[in-house]
Amino acid sequence: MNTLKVKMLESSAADFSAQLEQLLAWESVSNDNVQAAVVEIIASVRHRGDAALLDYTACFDRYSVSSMEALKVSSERVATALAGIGEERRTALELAAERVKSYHEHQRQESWQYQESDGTILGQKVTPLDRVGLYVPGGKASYPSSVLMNAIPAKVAGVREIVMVVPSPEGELSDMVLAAAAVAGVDTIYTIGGAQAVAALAYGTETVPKVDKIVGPGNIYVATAKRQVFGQVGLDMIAGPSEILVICDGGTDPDWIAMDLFSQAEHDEDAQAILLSDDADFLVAVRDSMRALLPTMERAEIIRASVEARCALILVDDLQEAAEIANVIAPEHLELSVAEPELLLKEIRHAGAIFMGRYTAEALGDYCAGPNHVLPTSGTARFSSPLGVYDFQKRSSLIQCSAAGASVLGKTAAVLARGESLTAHARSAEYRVKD
Ligand code: HSO
Ligand code: ZN
Repeated sequence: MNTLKVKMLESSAADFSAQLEQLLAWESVSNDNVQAAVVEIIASVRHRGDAALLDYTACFDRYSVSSMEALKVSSERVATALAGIGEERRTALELAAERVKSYHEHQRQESWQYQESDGTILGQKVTPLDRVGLYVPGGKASYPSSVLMNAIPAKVAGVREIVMVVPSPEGELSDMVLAAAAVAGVDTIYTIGGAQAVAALAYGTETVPKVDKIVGPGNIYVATAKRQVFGQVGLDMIAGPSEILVICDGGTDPDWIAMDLFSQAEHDEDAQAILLSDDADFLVAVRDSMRALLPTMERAEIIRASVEARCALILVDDLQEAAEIANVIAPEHLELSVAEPELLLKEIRHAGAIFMGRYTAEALGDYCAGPNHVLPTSGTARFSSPLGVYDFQKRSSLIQCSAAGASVLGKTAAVLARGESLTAHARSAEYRVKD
């Protein structure tokens, strides 16, 4: 096996900012052909409904069936999957689900109101979305853990119905994915995928019910379709490749850090793993560990591609500088593998999820620590947050005026309304003014 090439950088280099920018550069490939194909697929599903779904499923998933009934996963099939995965996996799924649920229960927003001195009441009523669509990819990116991470916050929010779609190439379906759906409380599952599944969820067909929001990752066709139906339905964020940034003071076992970097690199060739340390010898030790460990990895080729293209081990002056660089990167995952993570945490402003201390491997957060693993990527942690219960809740404002309150507010409203030449507004307010 060729020696793994690992970029070693130094923050003191004159052109470090440019090097960092180049390292972070990544753009989701969107091409005109995909855009056009998706426009056509969405239009076809809108007009032909189930018939279009059956045709596309036969064509793209090589799965021909004569009715939608055959694309709906029966509760018996789900029960068989749950029974078939074995005790150990089932217990692990259930334990993870329980922990994810407990964590997310802390996020639930409650309605609130307050009363003003004249009796007027103002408030906010929080309600769950009625129906949510969960997209689950087929093939190598089909993660049962993502089924839990997307469905459980929706359940905790009180969403009435979760409709899952998952393509089944040649009729193949993952038992672990079905089992996770059962454990998470998904209501209905259709074996459809791609842009056609997104269109079906957004607009509804004779069989597939129209949802209010679509969540879950997918390939370029799915991401493009999600962008095209935005507005008709709500969306979660459109995720880029996985990222991990580790800050280490040199006191952690280099093998641990090497494997933490690999844990995200193994997701795909575009994934990004970066290490910042103020200990030059430690960086070399981690590079040596990476080289020694690579041949032991099942996904060695993906890891190699990701590391050689997008990984760097960076020498910094001190941990303060490491924190500043972390804020520029705004990584999806940030490990603070240092003696006093609480001190360093004070300096961190932008990261999707922060893993504190030497024992907190990012992988624990991917599966079962409790927080969500659907996180902002590609620097978007500067302005967005992990997927959470709040993404499945919405707010309505409440105003209940007392007679005295209506009289006072009516005068102000009328003045502003006349300033906008909106006489009906002014008079509507004035009817309720008492002299
Ligand atoms: N690290 C991924 C989530 C995941 N990891 C699923 C394992 N399975 C999100 O960036
Ligand atoms: Zn992961």
